[in-house]
Amino acid sequence: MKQQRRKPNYGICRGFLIPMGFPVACFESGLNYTPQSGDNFIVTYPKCGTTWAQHIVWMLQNDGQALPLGKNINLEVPHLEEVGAEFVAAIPSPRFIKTHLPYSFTPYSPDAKYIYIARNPFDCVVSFYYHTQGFVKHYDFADGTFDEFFELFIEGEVDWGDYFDHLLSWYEHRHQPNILFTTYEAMKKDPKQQIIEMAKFLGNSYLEKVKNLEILHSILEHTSFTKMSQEQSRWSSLRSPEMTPFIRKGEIGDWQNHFSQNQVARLTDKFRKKTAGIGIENLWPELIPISMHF
Ligand code: PPS
Repeated sequence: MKQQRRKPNYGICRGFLIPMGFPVACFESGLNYTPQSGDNFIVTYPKCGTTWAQHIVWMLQNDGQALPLGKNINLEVPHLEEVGAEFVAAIPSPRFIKTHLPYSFTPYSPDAKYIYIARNPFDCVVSFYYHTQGFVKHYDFADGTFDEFFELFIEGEVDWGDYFDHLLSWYEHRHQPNILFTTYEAMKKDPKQQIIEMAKFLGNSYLEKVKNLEILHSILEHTSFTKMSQEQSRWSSLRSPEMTPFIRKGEIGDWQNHFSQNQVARLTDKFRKKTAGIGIENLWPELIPISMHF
């Protein structure tokens, strides 16, 4: 008899699958948050470089100081859908706010700023699999396999929905002056340049900070993969300790250790169909299956 595919546990709110640990009321209220002038959002589809960017902006705000042990980045740069609107409104301005929402659901103001980070879907699904497996209390998927998760990802049946719908929703707005659109891969390639770009985008006071080389180098050092791998309770206190760490591998191309040929073909095909004619493939010129098929 064919074994049934295992699925993670999800809650649901306004059509979104959400991790079981997220209070539905907070998710709902997060969607209704009214953004203020001076709000800065870090926007990503899950597993695309959120925490890395959260730490960069937190360090920018704190003159190059690294997030100390005992603090939680998701309360410092709060996750809108997890903590809800009231929590976010109560933090002092200028606010830095994390969200995984697609464009049309993200609270929008022309006076707020949005840093969007995209990551190639091949590495994203691998990272998302380990995430879903590792947060046992949220998903109850500790025994789930990559193959099982891949099927859900490619159907868009995971928390925050379809990867491509999310990416497309922000990509078409990438030239708006209050949106900085970048990639995880660009951050890997030249983190210093990306930190400077973020500071420039956030405004003069931040740009002035990174002109101080001591601050710039401190940010560069403490947001490196090596440093962020240390004291990981700062990023995810709920991670089950026996599972793969949250800051896991931090590489481009780990998908090659996980995908079957059939999975490569299917994700490439979905990529092509969903993004035809708009140039998204140019975000990742070195991504082998994509460069071969466009
Ligand atoms: S979440 O849960 O959506 O907020 O996750 P997110 O932070 O977006 O993504 C986690 C992945 O980002 C990697 N990461 C880093 N890579 C390189 N350098 C730094 N500093 C860094 N910080 C986090 C992290 O390891 C996850 O990717 P994988 O591929 O699983 O290692």
